[in-house]
Amino acid sequence: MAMETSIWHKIHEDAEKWIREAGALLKKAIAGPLDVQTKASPDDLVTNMDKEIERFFIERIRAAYPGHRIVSEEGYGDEVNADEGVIWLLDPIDGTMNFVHQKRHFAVSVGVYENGVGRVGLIYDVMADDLYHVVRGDGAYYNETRLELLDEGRLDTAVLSINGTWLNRNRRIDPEIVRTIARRARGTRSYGSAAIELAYVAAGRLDAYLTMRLAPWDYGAGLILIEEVGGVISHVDGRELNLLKGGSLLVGKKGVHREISQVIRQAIADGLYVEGQ
Ligand code: 2AM
Ligand code: CA
Repeated sequence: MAMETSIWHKIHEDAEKWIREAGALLKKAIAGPLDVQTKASPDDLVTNMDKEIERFFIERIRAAYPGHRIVSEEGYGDEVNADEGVIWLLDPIDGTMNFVHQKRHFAVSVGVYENGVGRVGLIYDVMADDLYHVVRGDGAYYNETRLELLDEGRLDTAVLSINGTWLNRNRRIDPEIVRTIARRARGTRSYGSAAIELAYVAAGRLDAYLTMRLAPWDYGAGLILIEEVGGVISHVDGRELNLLKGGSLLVGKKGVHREISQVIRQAIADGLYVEGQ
């Protein structure tokens, strides 16, 4: 229905305006001193800007769309346990470590869902000034360029993205399994921002991305982009993802996704992988 379609276009338009404003604030902030704190561990960083940008969005979303709910990383959003209605999944800075240490390769990620269905997604790579965006059914875009449907793909010619965390000893997966997957691929990359990595999968620059731990705000926008270009989305073993719960994530071209999830299922059978939150 035309009426309904226009709601999502209006949301896309508003979100694009806000995301570019947020980008300008972030660019200005990295020119000066940042207030950096750690959260759960020394490598879990948060800055004054994560909080400021989150509040910036929440104020605007609440004013323009009072019935909508917001799930966001720094806790200024709503307590949301069910996916009914319209929900914004918001990460004010995805790749905070990159923001602090490298001053590039971080993104603002905004995904809007209706009853669990992804409708509007935007990922803004601030320093590159690159916007990846989608209104479900209308195509996914990298700036002005429409993204093509992903082809089948196969692991032995694939470039995968995976965080180095999973190559070290960790609580989820035997690193030998990850090394096996990496060895079978053509190459591996790691960019330090899940949102950017998901955007790269949608853009066909990466053939798959896998991680053992991600939260809804990290992948909210990226999944909508990937769905639009025909990529496959699941937990790493191929099980269906619960949008609001998070956990492991495997996205990619169909053939690459199939091969990787097979390796993980074998790892589960061998007791070398456990799914966790
Ligand atoms: P962040 O910068 O928003 O925290 C790093 O490889 C990627 O994983 C980033 O996208 C980062 O998002 C995310 N990340 C880091 N720690 C995480 C955690 N404890 N749970 C979920 N995602 C995390
Ligand atoms: Ca974040």
